[in-house]
Amino acid sequence: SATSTPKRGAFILLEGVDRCGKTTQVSLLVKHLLSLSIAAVAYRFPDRTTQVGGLINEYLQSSVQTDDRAIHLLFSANRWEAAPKLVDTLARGTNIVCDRYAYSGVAFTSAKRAEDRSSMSGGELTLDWCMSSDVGLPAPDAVIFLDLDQDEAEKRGGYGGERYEKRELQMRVRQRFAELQSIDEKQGRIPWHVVDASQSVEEVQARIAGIVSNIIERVQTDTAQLGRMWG
Ligand code: 2DT
Repeated sequence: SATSTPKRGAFILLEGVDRCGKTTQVSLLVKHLLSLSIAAVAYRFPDRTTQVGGLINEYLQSSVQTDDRAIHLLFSANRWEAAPKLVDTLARGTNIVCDRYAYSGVAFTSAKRAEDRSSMSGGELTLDWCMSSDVGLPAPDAVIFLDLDQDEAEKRGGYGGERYEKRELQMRVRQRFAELQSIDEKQGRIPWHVVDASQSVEEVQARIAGIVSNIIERVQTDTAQLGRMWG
């Protein structure tokens, strides 16, 4: 009998606004998959452990004005530097559960307004401009968007001290995510699953587990290659 090539892993992306519980759900989902003997690993962006990630970390923790386009490109570079390993991991049959990706990149940068912006970086940071540096990255097989309204998010203990943890910005970020969802829905390649993140951790986890088992099944029966972002 022919030896079959191993099925590739699924690239599952969790996105959402701050405080929606993404990080908790990423780790619960990886544990859940491992408990079913399904190979899975967590990724997160920004990956602060690389040199580029170190620069991003310094930026996020300070209030020093830095050119917004330069910072945007660092976040993007931080994904590009991870891409070869990500592709290799999937090719070996391991599923990836990822905490933020290019959608956060576009949503946050494009949500900045003139008054938050560095003077060197005039002009509008359009959605198109923000998307362009991520075009061609490995695309997730699905986006699971944890949806939580602003008031609910703030009830969860308020924001921390990092640069982007401010109400007005977060509200615009939410709006950008919605625009990106509709762009993906028009392209019809990357499906979105919106999960109500105001439910209990267990309820959200159960919903995500159900969605993910379908994604993994679809990827395994699919002959389709891993896609590319926004191409
Ligand atoms: P965490 O709190 O999840 O570590 O995120 N961000 C993230 C961007 O502005 N651009 C990006 O490309 C990514 C991935 C979101 C830290 C902050 O970084 C923002 C919150």
